[in-house]
Amino acid sequence: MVMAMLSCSPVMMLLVFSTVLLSFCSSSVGLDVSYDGRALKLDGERRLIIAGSIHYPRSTPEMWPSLIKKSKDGGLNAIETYVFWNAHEPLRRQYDFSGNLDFIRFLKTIQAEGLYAILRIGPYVCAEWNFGGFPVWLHNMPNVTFRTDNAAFMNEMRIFTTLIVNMVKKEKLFASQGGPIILAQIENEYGNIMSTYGDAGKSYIHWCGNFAESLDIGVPWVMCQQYSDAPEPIINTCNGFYCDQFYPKNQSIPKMWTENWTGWFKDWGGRNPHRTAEDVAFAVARFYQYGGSLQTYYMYHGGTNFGRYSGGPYIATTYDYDAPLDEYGNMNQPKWGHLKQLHNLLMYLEKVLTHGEVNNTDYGNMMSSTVYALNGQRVCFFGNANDKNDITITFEGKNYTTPAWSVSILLDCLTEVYNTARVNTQTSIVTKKPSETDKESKKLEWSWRAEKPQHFKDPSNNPKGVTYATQLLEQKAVTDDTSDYLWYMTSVDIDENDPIWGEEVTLQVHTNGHVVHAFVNGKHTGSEWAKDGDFKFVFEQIAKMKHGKKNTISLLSVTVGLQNYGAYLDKVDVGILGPVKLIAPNSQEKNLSTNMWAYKVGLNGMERRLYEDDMHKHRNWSPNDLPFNRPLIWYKTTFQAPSGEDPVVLDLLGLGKGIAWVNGHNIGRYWPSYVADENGCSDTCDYRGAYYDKKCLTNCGKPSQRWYHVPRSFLRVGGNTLVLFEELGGNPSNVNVQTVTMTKAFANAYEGSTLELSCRGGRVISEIKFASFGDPKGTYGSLEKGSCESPNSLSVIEQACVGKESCSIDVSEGTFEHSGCESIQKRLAVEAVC
Ligand SMILES: *[C@@H]1O[C@H](CO)[C@@H](O)[C@H](O)[C@H]1NC(C)=O
Ligand SMILES: *[C@@H]1O[C@H](CO)[C@@H](O)[C@H](O)[C@H]1NC(C)=O
Ligand SMILES: *[C@@H]1O[C@H](CO)[C@@H](O)[C@H](O)[C@H]1NC(C)=O
Ligand SMILES: *[C@@H]1O[C@H](CO)[C@@H](O)[C@H](O)[C@H]1NC(C)=O
Ligand SMILES: *[C@@H]1O[C@H](CO)[C@@H](O)[C@H](O)[C@H]1NC(C)=O
Ligand SMILES: CC(=O)N[C@H]1CO[C@H](CO)[C@@H](O)[C@@H]1O
Repeated sequence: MVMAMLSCSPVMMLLVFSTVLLSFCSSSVGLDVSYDGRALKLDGERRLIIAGSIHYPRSTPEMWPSLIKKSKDGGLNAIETYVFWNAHEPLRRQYDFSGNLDFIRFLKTIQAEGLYAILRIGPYVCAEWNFGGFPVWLHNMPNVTFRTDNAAFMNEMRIFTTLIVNMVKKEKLFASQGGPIILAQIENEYGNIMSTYGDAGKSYIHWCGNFAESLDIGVPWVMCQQYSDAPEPIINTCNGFYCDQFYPKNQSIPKMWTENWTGWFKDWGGRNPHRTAEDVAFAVARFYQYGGSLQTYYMYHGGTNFGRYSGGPYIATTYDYDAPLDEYGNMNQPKWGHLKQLHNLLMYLEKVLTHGEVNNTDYGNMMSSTVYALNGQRVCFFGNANDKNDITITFEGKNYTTPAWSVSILLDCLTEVYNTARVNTQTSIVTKKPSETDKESKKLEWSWRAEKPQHFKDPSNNPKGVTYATQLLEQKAVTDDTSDYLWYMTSVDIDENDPIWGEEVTLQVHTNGHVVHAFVNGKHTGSEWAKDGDFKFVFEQIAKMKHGKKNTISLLSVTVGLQNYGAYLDKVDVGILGPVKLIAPNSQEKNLSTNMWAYKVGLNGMERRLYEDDMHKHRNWSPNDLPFNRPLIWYKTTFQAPSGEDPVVLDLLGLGKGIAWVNGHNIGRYWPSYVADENGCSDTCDYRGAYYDKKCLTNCGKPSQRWYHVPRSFLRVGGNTLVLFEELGGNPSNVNVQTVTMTKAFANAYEGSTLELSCRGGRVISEIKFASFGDPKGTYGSLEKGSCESPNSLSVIEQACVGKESCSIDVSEGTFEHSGCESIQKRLAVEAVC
């Protein structure tokens, strides 16, 4: 990390946001970024790059310095982010780069920490982000088709991309200007879908290449998941859970992995994904074993889909991703620490890995060795991709056993210093508990008001904000995605001569999603959403009709994140596209699809800004007769911010579905009533064997998301306003404010390692519940002494750790009394209380 700015004085380094000083001290020297078949070259030196994705809008500017610092401490030397077009240009030519959209500030924070940056402009981003990052106004322009040879699309993509590049250039943030950005990306995973677009796709991706090059940024452009057809001189890179078998399009390009999925995202109704530290480390070690030189964790910090950012449909508000830093920005242990040890080792080996001679040997049975040798220095990788069997090989006269699905790294090809399956990092146990402040006070006191269902009004009255059509319209086309909510309203006369004459008829609504709430004559008749996979569904409920009178039918159609993936994602329709029918008991039907329909975008309460942070505006909020389980209710309360540093979450158990605001900040959609599948979870998780998104799930049968992150910077001392818009119907009585607190640490470290134990949030280790150096048995929570142990195991750990925020133990015979264990590899198991 010999960046120009590191030569600045420490005093200057502290001035993180002092633009003038930073650009002054970093602009003096540009960094030359080139590459060859082995690696990226910075000022002519081959470098290993270990990067992590952090998406700036998924946290807050207040969190950025700590996230980036923890990334650096975790052994990363680069941060990668996308740029989110629809967040920056919500309306055509109206830009927003404020708050957590200030990507320039984010890049400068990276620079201030002395890390490199990789800027993936896209502008298509996928990322489980609303509409893949595309603005809906762009889709609503005449004749626009995304991501193909379409003049209107390419014109807007050119304008936005150029704007971003110019903003970055102005601040001198490209490495060529002395800034941190060493790579940029145009398009994103286009290779996965290109064939669908035929020749137009090919000419589009070539246009992308030429256009990107024309921007003259002085650092290479990459395209991920673009195969041998990546246009010159764009570098193709790999995304996936494993990329060791990926090879770039030609031999003068380094092997680079732009997305190594550290876990997986969660849908509403989804279970908790979990990818083990052992398996992520295995994938990374294998990638570098097979000549990789740049890899990026997707995500290193996932964060939160605040507001309406989540894609979909049906992507949850949490975007934790089981990443090395959790949703709140804390270390997800042991993943963070186990990978840190690997990163430190790889960086130590940077020279030999990027310059050494390589000798691969295949032993069969998925076992291989790779020797890198340079000027007498050697390092060995023993890779065992067999998912069941440990394998012993004889290498230069000695026997070495590599556990199943692991990679061992041996210095001088003699001493094993790392094995991906042997975790010597603590597992942190984190719980959510009611905040201290909250326990003292009584339950939250709520007031409420109703969001009245809209109903059809005659066009001749010119009602405000209502538009009309004698057909069912696609939702995005009407809302421009300014809101999740769109009312579809019509009225129907039914008399004795009507074929569907009858007391009770069935209202049938065919919709493309994502949620519908139906009201007949002002009365809620039901709500529905897609349950399995396909998000089109049919809503059907019996409705009471009045005879000889007008009946109003009002359908509130709700989007839950627009399509973010796939060919022609822009052509995926949402909303009620019909038919909408009334069906009599005798099966006679009345088709309402071509009725006169009235359309109203959004909610009245939204228009009146009921969510705003105004503690004194209590007009029309009632504290009495708090409604339970009634749809379309606004709830409001005030709460005290928990003291301390621990992350703050709202426990929204009891509520249905809606949106939550804290002090006017939209903290995202909530849907705790959506319970995850009962099946498919297991208590145990075998890291061995290829990971896929249904492996090692937890949280079956529980709310898919019960807790919602409230960043500390949204809170203030004293009263905080919480406003909920509850659309399904729920009960807020048990809503409470909690903190995410680390309560315990477990560890199981092998002889020869150094074990670091620590609590967080300023707390100290208060007690050692268990410690045994020998061959301890059992797993976390039920550890016990094995057949042998050092008698002073407990007292040694107590002395080293109790009363301290962290402690470090050399796991060896030297630290403990004689264990009496014969010819086994000893382990130290510890359970510590925070
Ligand atoms: C849209 O495309 C149609 C058919 O190609 C063409 O007739 C029309 O002029 C186009 N409209 C615009 C605004 O470009
Ligand atoms: C390999 O790809 C690079 C980058 O696109 C290009 O500059 C170079 O000419 C290519 N080499 C060959 C032999 O095709
Ligand atoms: C490569 O490694 C194998 C296995 O250790 C060894 O037998 C062989 O001689 C090596 N080849 C070279 C060229 O060093
Ligand atoms: C290595 O293992 C083989 C096969 O089990 C055995 O025959 C040999 O004696 C071992 N060599 C050493 C040095 O332990
Ligand atoms: C209902 O009317 C719409 C519009 O005319 C038509 O497309 C649809 O096929 C009709 N559906 C049925 C079931 O008759
Ligand atoms: C490049 C790559 O490895 N892609 C894989 C990523 O993971 C998904 C889901 O498991 C696979 O379908 C892809 O083939």
